[in-house]
Amino acid sequence: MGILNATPDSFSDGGAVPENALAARVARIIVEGADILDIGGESTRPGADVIPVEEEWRRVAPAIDFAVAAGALVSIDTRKAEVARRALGRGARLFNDVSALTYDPGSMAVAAEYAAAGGVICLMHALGDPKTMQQDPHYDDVVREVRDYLAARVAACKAAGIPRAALIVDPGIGFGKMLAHNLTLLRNLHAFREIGCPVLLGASRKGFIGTLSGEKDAARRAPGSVAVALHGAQQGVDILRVHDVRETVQALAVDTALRAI
Ligand code: HH2
Repeated sequence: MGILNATPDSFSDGGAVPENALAARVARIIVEGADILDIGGESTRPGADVIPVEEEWRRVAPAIDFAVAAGALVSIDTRKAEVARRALGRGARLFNDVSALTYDPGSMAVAAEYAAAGGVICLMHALGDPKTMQQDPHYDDVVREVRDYLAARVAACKAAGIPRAALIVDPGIGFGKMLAHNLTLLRNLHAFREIGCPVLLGASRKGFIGTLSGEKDAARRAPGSVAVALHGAQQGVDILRVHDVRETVQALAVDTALRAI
């Protein structure tokens, strides 16, 4: 899964996102080998502010159109039911919600629409919301608590008529987790397979890679991100959410060949 941030601050000029730059980014992620394009218009970085629906939609709509036209499987990374519903109407087939459908009361109904259209929903664990989540998060047993939470969200979806086959689970690396929590989750990814849904891992360029490596610039964390991606793949993760698609695809090809019996 290649990440496309349709946020003005992810472009160097800091202004409106130029459409030709957006189209080029979409094309590059596909050419580099991503099977899924994850398009987001609202940053969920620690401390980030919420933006209105219309602003988020204005940011993501052109990227969705480019990606659908290019034949990509499009994922919409949003916590807002209305943005997800519009994206479905424009051809997105994966609803990636970092709040596991808890942020917006309308999200469960939209998730059911995705499932009915043959789409899928990614349920991610987060402790608290992005504004406050890194303020001293506490767990007694992080693996058990995250796994139980995701299993409960899968059960809630099933109760709403969404089949397990339409669900993906994600431990939510960096969302209300300190370094030790992230490392414990990464060492125990197999625990999430017990839920019975495909597992998605989003660790690319995240803060813990900076902490471990000393690299303060997130854009220069590809090597550490690839290391985590390989580790995830070896632990049976089904989908890797990454910024550095070409580097990850190449590393996975070599790693897969080395491990073939
Ligand atoms: N992480 C981010 C956003 N969406 N979705 C899933 N399923 N899993 C993740 O780990 C995940 C996610 C982080 O978002 P942000 O901090 O805005 O940066 P970026 O989108 O560049 O990764």
